[in-house]
Amino acid sequence: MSEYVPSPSSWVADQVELYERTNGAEGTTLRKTGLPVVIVTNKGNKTGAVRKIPLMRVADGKNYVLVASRGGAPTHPVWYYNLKAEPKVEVRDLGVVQSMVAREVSDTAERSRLWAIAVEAYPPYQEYQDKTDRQIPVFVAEPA
Ligand code: F42
Repeated sequence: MSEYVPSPSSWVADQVELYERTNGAEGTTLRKTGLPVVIVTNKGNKTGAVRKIPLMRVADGKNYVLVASRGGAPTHPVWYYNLKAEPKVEVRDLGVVQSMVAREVSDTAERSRLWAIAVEAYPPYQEYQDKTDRQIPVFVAEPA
């Protein structure tokens, strides 16, 4: 099993550490927004390292919607390439960790349905999309 390599951004790595150490009792929201966050464990597509990324919690039934927004940056977060290379992920939601399979949503009707759910859960996603001509990728993580 490859080892976990924390995010180089300390606030991200710290959130993962707190969330996991407390088994989802602390560190489970996006700072002062109070909005819920999940932790997605994925495999580095270049290093094979275990990577863990906090994302806003966007639930669609038993599935999760994973939004590669990166604050509306002109380029995808690199975890995008990890999920494309290895769709098997683990999603931690509070104290529950489940094996899931992530797929990028390409169907326009499905994407707009899921985008609406994502923006409802975290309105800034729309601002991020408005500020970049990169189409922000949307993944669905379904139970494995
Ligand atoms: N990011 C989002 O995109 N969407 C969200 O909804 C979101 C919510 C959120 C909530 C709380 C929080 O603390 C962070 C949140 N983030 C959200 C930020 C998210 O957790 C990520 O930090 C952010 O999306 C950037 O992801 P990233 O994968 O681009 O991270 C960079 C900084 C990174 O970790 N780079 C590493 C490095 O060393 O520079 C490499 C990481 C990696 O996966 N490397 C791969 C490997 O093989 O190991 C190769 C990847 C490649 O192809 O280059």
